[in-house]
Amino acid sequence: MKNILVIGATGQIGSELTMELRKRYGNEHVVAGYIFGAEPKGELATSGPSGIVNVTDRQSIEVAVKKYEIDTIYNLVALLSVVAESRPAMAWKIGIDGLWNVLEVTREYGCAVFTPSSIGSFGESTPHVKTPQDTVQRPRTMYGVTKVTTELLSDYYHTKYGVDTRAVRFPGIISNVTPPGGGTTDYAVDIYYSAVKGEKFICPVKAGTFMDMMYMPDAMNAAISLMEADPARLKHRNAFNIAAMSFDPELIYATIKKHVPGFEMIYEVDPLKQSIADSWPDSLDDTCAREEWDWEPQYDLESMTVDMLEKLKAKLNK
Ligand code: AKB
Repeated sequence: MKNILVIGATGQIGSELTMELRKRYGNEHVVAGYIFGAEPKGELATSGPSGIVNVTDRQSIEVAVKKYEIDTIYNLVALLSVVAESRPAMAWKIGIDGLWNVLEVTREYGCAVFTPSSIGSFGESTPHVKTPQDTVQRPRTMYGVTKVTTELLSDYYHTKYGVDTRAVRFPGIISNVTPPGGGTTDYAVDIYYSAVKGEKFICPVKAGTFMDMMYMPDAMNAAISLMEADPARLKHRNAFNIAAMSFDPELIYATIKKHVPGFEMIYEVDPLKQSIADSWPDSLDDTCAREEWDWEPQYDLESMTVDMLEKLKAKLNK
């Protein structure tokens, strides 16, 4: 049986992944690591163990690993792309100095570790359509710089020290539970809230801006299946391309409008978000993930939209 530590357990992915891991491995086997000021609440707080784990403080990671005899870490802390541009030093400190601490602890205690990369690890000079697994990675955002470094460090710790590092390049993640904060793809979550609240949606990126996106259940499955995969089959230790759907604002708007006929959208382009989005791939080629650990998403844009609208209506009493 695994003992798992989720670092960043109260964040966008962590809050749902921690609960999913508890369902699969047992509540007592999954520790929710959080920082001061971002304490777990509700079921996340009551259903299993939790403790302060700050990636910038190596000792706090070590204490949790020893106390709970952790063998697997999901390291989910990072500043998202837009916020990282305004706080580059903090993005580096959390994303890379923090990762260094996590990797050193995993090396010492023999843990497996999952640290996500992102479509943000690519840049203008990357082929944008069906972006290959192994290709040019020259991002010009601090978020991208930290994600490429994350991938290189994961590779390094695996080849040099044999640490069981695994990762995926997450696309924009869409969820009806914890909202994202400070990402370029956040609009694809916000648009559903506007539709359900009966508000006009103001879209911050232009029509024709295609990006890869994924529904949270698929994102969680990706992380867990990769961590469960037979290591002998894994050729890539930096991060795998994974893909589920690619759309631009017009396509997601039209899909929602089929279910919410009066829904309206206008554009007010945010130049920073637009320039980041323009530098990212339109769609990823996820063949390696499919071949090396049987990755297969369940949701497309239509089925995700039906589920999102239903869940948000219930959540917002609409
Ligand atoms: C962001 O928009 O910054 C993230 C990502 C795609 O990595 N959602």
